[in-house]
Amino acid sequence: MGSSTRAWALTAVAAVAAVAMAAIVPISSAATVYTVGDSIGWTILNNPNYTAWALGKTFYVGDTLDFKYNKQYHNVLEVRQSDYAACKNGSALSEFTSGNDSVVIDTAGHHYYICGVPGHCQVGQKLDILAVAEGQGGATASPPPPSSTTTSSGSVPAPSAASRRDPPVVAAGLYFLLAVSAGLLQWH
Ligand SMILES: *[C@@H]1O[C@H](CO)[C@@H](O)[C@H](O)[C@H]1NC(C)=O
Ligand SMILES: *[C@@H]1O[C@H](CO)[C@@H](O)[C@H](O)[C@H]1NC(C)=O
Ligand SMILES: *[C@@H]1O[C@H](CO)[C@@H](O)[C@H](O)[C@H]1NC(C)=O
Ligand SMILES: [Cu+2]
Repeated sequence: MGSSTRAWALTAVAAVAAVAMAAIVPISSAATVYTVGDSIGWTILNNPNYTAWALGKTFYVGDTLDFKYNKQYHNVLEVRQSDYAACKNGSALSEFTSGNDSVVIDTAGHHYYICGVPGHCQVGQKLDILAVAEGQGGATASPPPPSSTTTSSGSVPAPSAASRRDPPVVAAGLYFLLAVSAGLLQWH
């Protein structure tokens, strides 16, 4: 009986380890890369609504916004909230003009982007992103900490933000599973 019990226990440990590995995998997911406007890009054609585009997405610090546009006609300015609201292009925090700008969200909180070309912001070429710190829930995020926890911008396509796990929670789960495995081995 001893050896068959032992075999059973080892099988159980292997199964538990497999479950633990599956739980761990989502941690290694890279930051998400969003193409602003998806296939429409960053434009004024057909009156895109970037508020609607951002709705329902949870942006995390470390995620990337890809602004794709014709650089002859548009640009990207990160601005303060007041300039976003008033569509003022005179005191941008950053300016991007390549036509294919990868902008890494480096701090939690709101980030405001407009096109600085006269008239464009007014007709809707403006984007307000609310970023939360990695590991924080989306809807209940508290105000941003001042520190910048910059993550390198991964170019690897990532699973949706919803599949992220909080590393400490997963680690705790792993310890629990290992404790159970150890218990199984000592039983017989
Ligand atoms: C854009 O979409 C948002 C969210 O759905 C909506 O509240 C807003 O009225 C829309 N704006 C325009 C100009 O249609
Ligand atoms: C835009 O930039 C991304 C990332 O930097 C790159 O993968 C992609 O090939 C670029 N696209 C074009 C059209 O240049
Ligand atoms: C800001 O707007 C002015 C016109 O008011 C325009 O000449 C200028 O090119 C704009 N700047 C940027 C960075 O888009
Ligand atoms: Cu524009």
